Amino acid sequence: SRHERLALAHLALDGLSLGDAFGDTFFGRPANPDAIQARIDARGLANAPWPYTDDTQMALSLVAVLRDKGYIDQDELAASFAAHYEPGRKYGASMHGLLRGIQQGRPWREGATSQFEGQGSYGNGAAMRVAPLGAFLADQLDTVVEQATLSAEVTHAHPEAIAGAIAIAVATALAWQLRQGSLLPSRTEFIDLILPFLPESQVRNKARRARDISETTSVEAVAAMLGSGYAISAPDTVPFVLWCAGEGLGNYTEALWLTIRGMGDMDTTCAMVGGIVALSCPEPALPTTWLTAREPLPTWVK
Ligand code: F2R
Repeated sequence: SRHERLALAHLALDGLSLGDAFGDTFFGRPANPDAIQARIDARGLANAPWPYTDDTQMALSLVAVLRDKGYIDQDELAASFAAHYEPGRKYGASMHGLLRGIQQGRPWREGATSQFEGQGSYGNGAAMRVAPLGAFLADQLDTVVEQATLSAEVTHAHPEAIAGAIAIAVATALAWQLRQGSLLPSRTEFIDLILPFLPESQVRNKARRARDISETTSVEAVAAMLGSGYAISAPDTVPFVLWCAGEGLGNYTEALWLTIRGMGDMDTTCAMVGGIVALSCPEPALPTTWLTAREPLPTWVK
């Protein structure tokens, strides 16, 4: 039912936003590898509150549109992104002009397709927000692909950004499907299930590499091999996220601590991993103490 679908979307939204807020606490306090390593070793949590960033802010709009329409209405999604644009949420550089343009009446398609001299953005911003959509449609994988594409196109016209969004949405849907069975798959099996849904792209090629990395490779080495989002692009972020999610299925906090060890774009890698892995965990999936530390989500998405 729509009610059950929405409950799954909210679980993914909580997993995503908690990962986003948790990951963001590793920046600027100070953001150096030694300080981060010390926190990882001590499992040290930052003092509350943990503000969320653009990952969550844009995911809220996806959930609101799915709640109201039951599918991705691109005009509604663009309008919601623009209405809830908060410049201080650390958006990717090109989003400010795009969202201000929509606020001023520019058609979203014109804005999205003219980014980066007509290439469209291949940033990781379409993938970072999409987990709730995968959860909402968790029993319909082909529809997930179609709807994730529609959700990405509103801001990210480049095929790599779209491939990244499909990958994260399918991974989230599969995480829920696999939780219904008695055994969670290995990382290799998990990524193998995602690959057939991905269009030809760097994202797919690197996801294949993520599948095939040997069992004994450390997360730090995986991050060096695949990238962990320093370039904040989809190909530099999504394959690493699939590896972390595959390794962390069934254990939300361990999945996020593993992801942090890869450094890089930590709020966004943790948002993506958190959104996926939340759907694979037994209830209660998310730690209450962490949820209490996260900045509360606004009431307009309830
Ligand atoms: N690191 C960020 N945001 C910057 C914060 C700046 C500042 N400190 C602040 O506080 O405001 N994280 C956020 O950005 C990522 C999502 O980005 P999104 O939405 O995809 O944005 P954008 O700008 O479209 O793409 C990101 C960058 O990728 C490069 N790029 C993309 N397409 C390109 C193309 N066709 N050609 C060349 N370069 C391209 C550009 O450098 C873009 O700026 C998330 O991590 C989010 O949390």
